[in-house]
Amino acid sequence: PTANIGVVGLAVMGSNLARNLASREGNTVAVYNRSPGRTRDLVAEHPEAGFVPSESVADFAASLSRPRTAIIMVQAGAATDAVISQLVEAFEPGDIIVDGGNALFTDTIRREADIRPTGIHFVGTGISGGEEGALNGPSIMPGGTAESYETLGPILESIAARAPEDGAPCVTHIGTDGAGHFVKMVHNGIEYADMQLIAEAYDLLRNVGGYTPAQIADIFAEWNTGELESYLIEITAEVLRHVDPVTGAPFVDVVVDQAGQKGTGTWTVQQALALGTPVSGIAEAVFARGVSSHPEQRSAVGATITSRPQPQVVPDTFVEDVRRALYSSKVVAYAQGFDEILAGGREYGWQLDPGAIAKIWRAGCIIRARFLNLIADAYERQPDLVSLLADDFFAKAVAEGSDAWRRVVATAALSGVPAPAFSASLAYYDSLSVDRLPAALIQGQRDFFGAHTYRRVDLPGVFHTEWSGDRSETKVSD
Ligand code: NBP
Repeated sequence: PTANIGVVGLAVMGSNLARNLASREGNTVAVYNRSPGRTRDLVAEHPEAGFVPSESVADFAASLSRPRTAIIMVQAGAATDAVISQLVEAFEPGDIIVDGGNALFTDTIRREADIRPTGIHFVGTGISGGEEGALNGPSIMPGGTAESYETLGPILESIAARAPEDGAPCVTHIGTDGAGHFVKMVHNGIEYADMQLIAEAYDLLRNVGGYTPAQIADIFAEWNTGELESYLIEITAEVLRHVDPVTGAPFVDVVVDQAGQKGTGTWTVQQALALGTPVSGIAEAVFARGVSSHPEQRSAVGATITSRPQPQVVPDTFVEDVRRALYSSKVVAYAQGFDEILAGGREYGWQLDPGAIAKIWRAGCIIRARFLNLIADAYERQPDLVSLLADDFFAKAVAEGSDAWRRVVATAALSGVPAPAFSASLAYYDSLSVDRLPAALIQGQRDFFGAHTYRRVDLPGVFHTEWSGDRSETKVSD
């Protein structure tokens, strides 16, 4: 055996990850792909990497030193299952199989349970950062056993992105079995919310504020020097500045306004529903992509409209108001995302460290942002924080910006510019912060039609009112 680490699946992600691994001191990388052409191409194009290629799984296994460690980067689903069973055949107890694809975490839990009796470690690992991240340093979210992390950790640390603030590698052992893929899933949900919020800010600046895409590019570039500094704000400015070479129009105006998706946002919302965790900002972001992608409904409903509201006249503070609304809504998206992470931890028995998770998202991944340091600080100050919105720092920041946030949501509504994620985030903040919610009335309705009972504010116990009789109240239980 000559290699200390192997990669199976040499499409764009696997090739880039293999090259990243090979570029680190001390690594020799074995590579294998189902179609040998890909393996040959990679080895021919990158002689500097010193890859150890194989054209069969048996040869691949033989080329790895023990404990064998292999990272699978193939299509999620059936392809991953096929590759796992081939590796399980060829590997021995103590060896480590890492799935670096975008698996659904429940698949990872199932696979880990299936493989455990063989004595082989199975480590579902979220890898974020796309092709570029895989090559130059992704953010890595490994699950699996603590024992497997002893071998795997140093290898992953060597290839992970490094946080600009302190140089720490963007990888930490997230928790057992599916924890890594679960956290990666929620990361993607937060990414959907972040993108939608930025898109709403752009839409308001353009269609209410009257700014051009080039001017908005400048506004975003300016915002990127402050508390909103992040990869997504940075690339948004680039996209808005880009001019279509064919027509000379702003690039954003020649793109069909229907957003695609590959499913991880949907998974995040489905899981949130199953866990009973409200992630309304993330859900609105996923739904907004869905709404955009129904042109038949959009044109049919649009055809019924004879007049649209005039954009509101906006105050001089509008740009700053939108910036503050964006910041506050972003706090809500992260608050909801971290709620889901912690709820998942409770449900599946993972000891998750939200501060450590915030830290490994500071570089390498799509949601990398200066902001994540503040989240890590909040959980450091108060490890049992019940909501990011209850943290002293974020509470103050959001309260200071709340007038601006309300003005922006109201202006959007009065102008007929949809701002679903801004609005849902504000409603969530208000719901958590008012004294009384109309949930009391809902309890009354439930008791009326279904005898579902209610609790009283002034007495202990559970009660029911005889709605169809004399409306007397009975105490059902203590
Ligand atoms: P793809 O998701 O396009 O998968 C292509 C690879 O899967 C090829 O190596 C292909 O082998 C292999 N494969 C298939 Br398809 N069926 C197979 C089977 N039955 N047995 C063995 N191998 C099989 O590659 P990718 O875009 O590089 O992504 C790899 C993983 O990384 C995916 O799970 C993806 O979701 C995840 N991911 C992607 C990104 C991204 O930005 N693209 C980011 C983060 C994570 P072949 O060459 O023989 O057809």
